Amino acid sequence: MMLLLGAFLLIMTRLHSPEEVLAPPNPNGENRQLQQAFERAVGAGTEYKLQFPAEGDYRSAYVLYDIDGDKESEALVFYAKTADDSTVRIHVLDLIDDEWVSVLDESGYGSKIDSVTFADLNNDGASEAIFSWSLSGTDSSRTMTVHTLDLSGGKAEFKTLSNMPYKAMSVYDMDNDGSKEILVLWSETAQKVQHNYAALMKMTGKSLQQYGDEVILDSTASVYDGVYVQEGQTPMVFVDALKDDNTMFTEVLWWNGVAQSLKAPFTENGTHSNLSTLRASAIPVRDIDDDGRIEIPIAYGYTGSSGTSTLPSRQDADEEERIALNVWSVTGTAEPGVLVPKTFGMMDTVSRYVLVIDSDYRDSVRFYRNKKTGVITVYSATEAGRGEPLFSLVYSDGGKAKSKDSEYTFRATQGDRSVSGTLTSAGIAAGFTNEGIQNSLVFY
Ligand SMILES: [Ca+2]
Ligand SMILES: [Ca+2]
Ligand SMILES: [Ca+2]
Ligand SMILES: [Ca+2]
Repeated sequence: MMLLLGAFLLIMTRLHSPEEVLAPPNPNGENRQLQQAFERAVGAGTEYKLQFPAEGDYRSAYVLYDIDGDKESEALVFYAKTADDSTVRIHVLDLIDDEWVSVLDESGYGSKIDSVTFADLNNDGASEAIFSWSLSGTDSSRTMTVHTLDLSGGKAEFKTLSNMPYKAMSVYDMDNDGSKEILVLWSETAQKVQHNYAALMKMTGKSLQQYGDEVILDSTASVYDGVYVQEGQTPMVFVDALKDDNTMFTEVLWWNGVAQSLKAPFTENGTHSNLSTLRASAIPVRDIDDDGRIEIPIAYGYTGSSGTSTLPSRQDADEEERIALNVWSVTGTAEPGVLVPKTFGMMDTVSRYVLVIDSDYRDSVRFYRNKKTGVITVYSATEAGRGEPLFSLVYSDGGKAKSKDSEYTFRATQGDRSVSGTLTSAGIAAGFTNEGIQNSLVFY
């Protein structure tokens, strides 16, 4: 249990590391020459605006990468002309005899560059470039383009292999053949009904084509919120989908090499709905214990409604809302469509901590938050709802002065954050201990 908690903490912390410092290259030495060569080609600093990819591995307007595999980096510069900032442009510079030389200038496919990815999709030693574009103000509509860049023969050639609207993607070797494919999720609206799809794009020779049939996904996804790869002999891609602000589910996708088709085991074929991974809060999937398998947090006993129980009238000072218990579950290709429970826990998404619950207690406790005070109370579960209070959970952070009369029997801290509470005699009788609760609290 302690090992799991430690790993939990580690993963949670890693997610919130500060973003890389985003800066154009330092105008010294080689980078200064690069900037000068770029400005000789497109004009002085007042005539262009650098454009920075908002996501992904490359966040600078100047992207250096050895595209042709000759052990020397080429440079891509994303910019817009001051006179026409509605289109991002791509400028390519090559290092020839230690001098940066402008070789190409192309119009892009949007007013914003979202991400830049390189992968050798056909295993010929030269990387393909995968760009994501959007139009400012329309976050839901994005375009993915895939390109080859040939710098041999004295004349640069920039080819577009694919140009398609998409909602989420992952570049990964899905069929384990040594080269990467592109897994793309997109939506189509026919007769005012939206359908969501996924397909694998594979490069053979010089062309990029769909590999196998597309699969139909849950049609209620409004936004895909995160893409995660579970590595292994048969990789699986987990895509978190938001139905609305408070409901999330996860599409799981894998390539079945025997059937030569893409599979989405949690979306039912007949109804195009994914109900088995549904939860009442936007809690992302995560490898919580760092064992290489991704856990999906699913609301335990979730009924498909909001997860909030019937409430007393608004005037009631004790107005409390139910918080779901989540079960973090794993899945694999040996038993596609099966979720194996691993850890149970209550996640306070407001104060950002988790109370891990022993699976023996999963049916015997209920969690409620007081809407006024924010205090969470853990009750014994009864037929009607809640029985006796077992213990309380009070969150505080350094920003707020702690009340002087606060009394508690356990307290867990991280820096200036703390969760404290009082264990009742009913809680003790139910088998809880102060130390046990304290050790089950994980901040993220
Ligand atoms: Ca090169
Ligand atoms: Ca290639
Ligand atoms: Ca592959
Ligand atoms: Ca795991």
